[in-house]
Amino acid sequence: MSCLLRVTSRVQLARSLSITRRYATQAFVYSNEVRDAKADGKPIVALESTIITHGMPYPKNLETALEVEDIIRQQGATPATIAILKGQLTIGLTQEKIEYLAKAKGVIKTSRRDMAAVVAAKKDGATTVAGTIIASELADIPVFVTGGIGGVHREGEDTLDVSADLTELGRSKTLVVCSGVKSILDIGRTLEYLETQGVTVCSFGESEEFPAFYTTRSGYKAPYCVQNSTQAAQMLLTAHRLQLSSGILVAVPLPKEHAMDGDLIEAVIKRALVEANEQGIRGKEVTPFLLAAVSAATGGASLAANIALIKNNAKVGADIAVQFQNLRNANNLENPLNNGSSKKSRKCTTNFSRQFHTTCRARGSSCSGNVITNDTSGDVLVIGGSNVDKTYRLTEERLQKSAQD
Ligand code: PSU
Ligand code: MN
Repeated sequence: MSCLLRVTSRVQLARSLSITRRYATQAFVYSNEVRDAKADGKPIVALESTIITHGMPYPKNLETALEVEDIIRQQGATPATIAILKGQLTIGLTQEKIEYLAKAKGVIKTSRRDMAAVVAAKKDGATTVAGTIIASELADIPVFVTGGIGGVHREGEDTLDVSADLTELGRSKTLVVCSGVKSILDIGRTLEYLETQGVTVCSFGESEEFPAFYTTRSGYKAPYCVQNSTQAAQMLLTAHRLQLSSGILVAVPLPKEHAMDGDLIEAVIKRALVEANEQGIRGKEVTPFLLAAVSAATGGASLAANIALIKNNAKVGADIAVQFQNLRNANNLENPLNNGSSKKSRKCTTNFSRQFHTTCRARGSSCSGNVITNDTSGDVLVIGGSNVDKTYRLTEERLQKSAQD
């Protein structure tokens, strides 16, 4: 005998869920390492790839990318460098793939605007901070480490050159660890814009000042300060509980011994800005041009500082990811109905059926690409059937009794 358990008749919702599933499962692939970490509920740290293709020259870009990944592993987390390879959004790159990117020419710097175009054309794309946040959200990776984020450019009030990193931070649940923004940008306006976008900006450690990448001081106070990884992880957990869906930026000053002379950097940047203007550099080319010009003018010093700070950030970010995972697990033990945070739900980001059974509280599930998030009705929807076989055994005695009856 077989029967179908029908709990709800919302066929239309079910249909749209299955359509979303078909698209969602095609959106990205994991490396084996990241897939295993996901399955085991281990902390993962996302890493961008524009820093490899557009931020540093070969072979330093390759060495740094691999070292940063190792630092994250040493801290007990799994690195997930993110890029688009021949149109495939890939979460976690093998060493071979990182090597390919580090040497490749013509890889497209991929921000939100570029994502669909690069994927559709099956091209190679290196994800910026904005692009990497999008991928981290899809893959439910809450912590992402980089060197510097984009910002409001100097004279941005005229050019409207404002990095898409800022708006992306404003609409993501990701915590991004960086060393502030380079003073090629207008730091004051960048902080204003982050406030408008609802991004919780925190300095990390003792100082309450927002760092300026090459220098520990920018002249601007960060609105909040987290003194250690635990506090940062608590901030992230709280933001998730509040379902803010706006990001957190943790700004870690570069190690003091690598800090550069602020006046020297300022002079170099002023010259680079004039050059960019004279050469008619516009749009997405501006940031890589300025980075390269500063690097060239300061010799190896700025590159060394850049490498030192990203390694330091990797350590801090991995620590935050580990602490966050611990908090999340503890939080679930205390409150098993606290959806979206359980180990089970984390495991299920690409397995729709498991996701469905483990996170079907109606509101605000945080599973990536989660189609349930918008279902606010509170109903539980179960799709599936149940086969029940029954076997009857009749005894001789009983048969005879039936015959007599
Ligand atoms: N700032 C840096 N190093 C970088 C970048 C910015 O100090 O490598 C890269 C990051 O990938 C960032 C992007 O997301 O540049 C911002 O570019 P744009 O300003 O065009 O949004
Ligand atoms: Mn720009």
